[in-house]
Amino acid sequence: MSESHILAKPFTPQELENLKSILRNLPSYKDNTIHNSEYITFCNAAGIPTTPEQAEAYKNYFRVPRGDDLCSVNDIMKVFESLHDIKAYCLTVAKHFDKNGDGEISMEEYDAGVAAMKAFDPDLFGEKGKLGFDELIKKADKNNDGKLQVEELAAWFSNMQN
Ligand SMILES: [Ca+2]
Ligand SMILES: [Ca+2]
Repeated sequence: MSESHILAKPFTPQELENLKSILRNLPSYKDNTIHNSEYITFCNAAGIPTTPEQAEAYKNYFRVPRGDDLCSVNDIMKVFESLHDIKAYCLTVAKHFDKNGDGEISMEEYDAGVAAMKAFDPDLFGEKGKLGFDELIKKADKNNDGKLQVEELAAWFSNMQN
């Protein structure tokens, strides 16, 4: 995880409230979700520099199990709330990889998640980002059950800083 993803200071409660109200005022806002096509509208309104390619990647990143085209406002806010805290941020990211919510990251979930994150920063994972899933499991599977749990991926990500 590169330094650029971590803020020196947390957002203030006022700033977080502003982001939330931008999300709540999007045309598609309903039942605490937004349509993922409006993510770029949110970024523009919030002053977060985002290319169309990044917005496309984020559509996948924030996809929630209950509807392919919906993003949970709480999930989006969790990212902003945890940006200053590497451990919390990595856990948030790892949870987003787990699309079927079973607590484990499959190879498909890992590949899709990494592809989404690399749209933001192609060098995000450096040399470690080039590891295949099989190699990653060998290094990150700390409880040796042959599977990658969300917490193991989060720990792997947060150690990447060093
Ligand atoms: Ca899973
Ligand atoms: Ca494991």
